[in-house]
Amino acid sequence: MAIYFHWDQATDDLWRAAFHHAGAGSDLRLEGKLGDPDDIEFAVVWAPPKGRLGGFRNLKYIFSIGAGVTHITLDPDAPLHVPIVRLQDDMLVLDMSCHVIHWVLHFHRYYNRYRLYEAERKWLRHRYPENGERRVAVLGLGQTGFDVCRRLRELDFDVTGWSRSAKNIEGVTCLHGEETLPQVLGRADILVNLLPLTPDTTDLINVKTIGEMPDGAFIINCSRGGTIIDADLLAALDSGKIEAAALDVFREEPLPQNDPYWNHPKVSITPHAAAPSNEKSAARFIAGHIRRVLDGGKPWPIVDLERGY
Ligand code: NDP
Ligand code: OXD
Repeated sequence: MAIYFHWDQATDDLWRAAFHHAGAGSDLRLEGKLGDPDDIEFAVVWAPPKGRLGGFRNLKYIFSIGAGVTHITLDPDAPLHVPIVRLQDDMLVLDMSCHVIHWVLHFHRYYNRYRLYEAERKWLRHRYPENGERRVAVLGLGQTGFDVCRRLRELDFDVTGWSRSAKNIEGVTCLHGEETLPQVLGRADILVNLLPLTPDTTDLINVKTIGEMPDGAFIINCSRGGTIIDADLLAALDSGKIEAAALDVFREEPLPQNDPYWNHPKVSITPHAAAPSNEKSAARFIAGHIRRVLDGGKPWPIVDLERGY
């Protein structure tokens, strides 16, 4: 049994040790040293080369080194009959909450304006609403969205969450289903996007849905770039409908050099860095689940490809 491993930011030894420690084998096959592809039963990957996974005939499970799986599923040659297990990890959840809270506070207190004033040496202070009067809407109430809502409530914000199925989070107005989206957006002084990219969420943030948000709202996107129609967001930023945006994910990554977001004064860019998978905890999680399979069990959570996440 061998494990195909691909993550360009990885320390192979750390992963090898984690697999060995969990009794999950230590025969790691890396790019350029694949050996016999028929030995490979597990793939542990972030953004493998296109077509690569389709070449492993005996693959039992694909483990995503990330909460999202589009880096696997968007490959037209991906072997989608093989179950994909995604990362569920408290470290990633905490990192995401820290990233989102950073930007919520930044926008809530209008630090985006002060950032621009610095260049002009302008000393101008803005009043901001009490936290309880600032409405934050969180799209997606899965492992990350749930924790973000909980922590924003602890900071006293007026939080609305949105998901596909009904949820209950103490102190948070939880709405679900497509028909409630306008209501959610109407309460989004600050919109936080933590949805997976699926056929239903592709292009979800567009001229119409932006129009349903309050004037001068803010957008924080940590989901996937494909959930936003970029031209519509840029137009809304230019008109002032959206005051500013913090974008962590893009349709094309790395963001091309000539992309208009780079120089836009109202856009803050982070390089898909909101919640990078923590090597140690991700390796522990995945190694434990491979061990579980070797013992005859099933890993989790398995992605439901029909639902798209
Ligand atoms: P989960 O799968 O745990 O949660 C997804 C949530 O989105 C669920 O609450 C789900 O609803 C909801 N949802 C899905 N489709 C719809 C829809 N059509 N309408 C309404 N709600 C919907 O995902 P995670 O919290 O783990 O991660 C979310 C996404 O964030 C990932 O898919 C990834 O793209 C991105 N991500 C980005 C990172 C970064 O560093 N930028 C790091 C980690 C994740 P329900 O609960 O009813 O099923
Ligand atoms: C992601 C991740 O899915 O980094 O983006 O986990």
